[in-house]
Amino acid sequence: MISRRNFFKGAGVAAVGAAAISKAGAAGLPEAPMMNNANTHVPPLPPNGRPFNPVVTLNGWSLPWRMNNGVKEFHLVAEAVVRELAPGMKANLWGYNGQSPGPTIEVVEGDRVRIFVTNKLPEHTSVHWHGQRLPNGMDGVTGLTQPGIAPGKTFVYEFVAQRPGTFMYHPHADEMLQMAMGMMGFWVTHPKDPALHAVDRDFVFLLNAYDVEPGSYTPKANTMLDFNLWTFNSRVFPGIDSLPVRQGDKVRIRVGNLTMTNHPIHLHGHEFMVTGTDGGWTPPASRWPEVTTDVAVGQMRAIEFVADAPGDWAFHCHKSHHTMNAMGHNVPTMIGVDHRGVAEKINKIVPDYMVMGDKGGSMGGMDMPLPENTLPMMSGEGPFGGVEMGGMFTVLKVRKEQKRGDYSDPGWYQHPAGTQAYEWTGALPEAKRSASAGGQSMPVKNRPEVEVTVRKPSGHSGH
Ligand SMILES: [Cu+2]
Repeated sequence: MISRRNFFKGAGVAAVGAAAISKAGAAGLPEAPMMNNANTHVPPLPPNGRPFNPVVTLNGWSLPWRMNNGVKEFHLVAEAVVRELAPGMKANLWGYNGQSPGPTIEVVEGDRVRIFVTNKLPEHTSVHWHGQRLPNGMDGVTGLTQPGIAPGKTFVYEFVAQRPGTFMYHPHADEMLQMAMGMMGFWVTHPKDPALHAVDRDFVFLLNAYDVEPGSYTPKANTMLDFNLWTFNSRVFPGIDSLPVRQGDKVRIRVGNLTMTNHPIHLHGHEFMVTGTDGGWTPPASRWPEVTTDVAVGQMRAIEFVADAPGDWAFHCHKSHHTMNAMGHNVPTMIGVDHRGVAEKINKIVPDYMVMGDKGGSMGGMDMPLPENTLPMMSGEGPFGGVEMGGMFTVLKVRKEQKRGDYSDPGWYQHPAGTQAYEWTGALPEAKRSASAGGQSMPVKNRPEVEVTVRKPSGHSGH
């Protein structure tokens, strides 16, 4: 549960009301609140309409509404926005109401919902309500169920939120461009009975991916697989907020995937169950424990667990290329190559050139000049040095002292004495590797005869 009090406090959590600027004006249209920053905004308890326990959108916000004769009215404005992906990098995206992704829409099962969609883009658009039961003409498929919403026009969608669960919204118009530019958002239909599926913390975010060349600001829209920015709600580590929870909290995290590839989402230190998809709640008898769940393209997975283990637990996509940022995608591995001074010289000609893994060293601590508006491949400082991550990575922070409903960052975990990996300082035994040293090795006749040299094609596609 989130109290109204908590809505207005907590480090790094600004109030929606304070940051929202009214864009209303047209008579009869509900306000279109605007968000001007990429912080995580914990929504207040619903001021009107039926009660529900709001979700917390990671580095995002929930869209305020108005009640009009029993109808819950929202106003989405499709428009060009500037999104900060992490401190040090901004992108020219398309989104809704000042941010990309758009705000989360929260309603209650049985609500009659009316959504006004104003198009301020230079081309037509529509909104498809992914997963919803609704009249066919409200499904938002340009050409098939409606004409596109022309620039400057406003369309009205109206339907009853029939099925409780988790949904997404995105255009079904010039989709390749509009989704590559970030047009998408989350939708949660809460159950009529707030006690049903109740949890202590309910986080939501979308998986998205962008291809923004270092030094530029606008994503390349025709990229199919070779993206260089893999994001949670259009933020990359270390720009993604952590997920603070109280030890013992029942936690739900809903993750929707609107990228072009699947993402195995992995949580450290706990087992979870997949309790929901965008098709609804999974039957309890169908659930099994996991620590990684694959979220395929166009899917949502809701995972649930009891956060009983205190600590700072990594929570990330398990594709290692998806936990790195823009710089250094197109570089050779040069373990063992002495390249002293070379990178610096090449850098003058090729600004985004860097050398991967010389002497087996990692790139986390590498100092290299960055072009304007981009991020190092991996970064983020932890209490013990560089975290060497980027992209789809954040931290679940489980704390005994975290107050109910408090989403402020508790800082780094203080490990109790004797519970941390430590350096061995005693003598090391001599290595014994070969058969002659007494070990057992494969008989010669079974060994493969052919030496294989593998040369990977250059480029980076297909991951
Ligand atoms: Cu991934």
